[in-house]
Amino acid sequence: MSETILVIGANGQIGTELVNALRGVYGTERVIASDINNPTYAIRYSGPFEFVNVLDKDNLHHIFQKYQPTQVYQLAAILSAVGEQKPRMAWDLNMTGLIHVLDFAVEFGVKKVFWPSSIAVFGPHSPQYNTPQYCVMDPNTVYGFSKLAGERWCEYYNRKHGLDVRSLRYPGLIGWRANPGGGTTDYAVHIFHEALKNGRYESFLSANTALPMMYMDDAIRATLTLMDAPAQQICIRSSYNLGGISFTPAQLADEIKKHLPDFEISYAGDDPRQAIADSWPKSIDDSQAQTDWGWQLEFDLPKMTADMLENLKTVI
Ligand code: AKB
Repeated sequence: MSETILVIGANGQIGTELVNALRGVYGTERVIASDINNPTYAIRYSGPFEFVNVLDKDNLHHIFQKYQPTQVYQLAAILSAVGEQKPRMAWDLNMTGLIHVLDFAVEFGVKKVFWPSSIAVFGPHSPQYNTPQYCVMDPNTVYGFSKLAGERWCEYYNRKHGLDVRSLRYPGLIGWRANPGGGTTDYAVHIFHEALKNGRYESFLSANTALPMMYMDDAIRATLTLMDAPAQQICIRSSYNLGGISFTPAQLADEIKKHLPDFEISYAGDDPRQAIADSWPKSIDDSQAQTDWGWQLEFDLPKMTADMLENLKTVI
């Protein structure tokens, strides 16, 4: 049976790349991109698009009825930094949006659902280094605790309704095709744009703030590999830790300087995103993903930096 895949929140940083990757695998017409906003250029001209507001049950129900999707990727969310400015809105979108999708997935017999979680589910009392899959979790951002609650809902729907829902705790994601929108890890994308355009960057995080990050190619491959794995291999139905590469703004700047020797970095200080970053892990243990469905990272810091600069300079 051929797949019909609905991607909700397709305009975002992950959606833009995922829609095109899925269209490469399943065929353009089989992947319905959807978003509350006008489609981005990359999405508009590459295949079918629908306007969808995940908070509007009638609108969402109509889309499920129209396409009868076999797989759904629910990516619509408000990220950590914007979430602190709009806490109620972040909670509503991140939580109610997910529950609407899980409900309709059960009603329409969707075969598989993907939902992204984040390293933001961890908090100040979680172990900071090599953070394990299971440990103390006391996220103190609305984004973080909406993701943690969302993980619980995913596991609950799997247990109560047999829904095949799968999820990853993404680290900060770095890609050249789409910009991030409102996260704490966004500096690691902006720095590349500014390095190429202006030769300098003022980081909103301090020089030694280590965070787990991942190149988008690895993140998309992880997502497709998880979704392709046989159901019996998916032992975790909340969300899998995904480690990536851990580095600080200073270390990233040093790596960029190997390609652009005149690049300069400075540090703004006094930014509310610093407190968020300080509450998150510095590195993540993703051994469970390696064991269960064969996860292997491909891009380390030098490889990612070289690839990012080479591709970004062709589009900016
Ligand atoms: C953010 O910074 O909010 C996101 C994330 C780590 O989930 N990139």
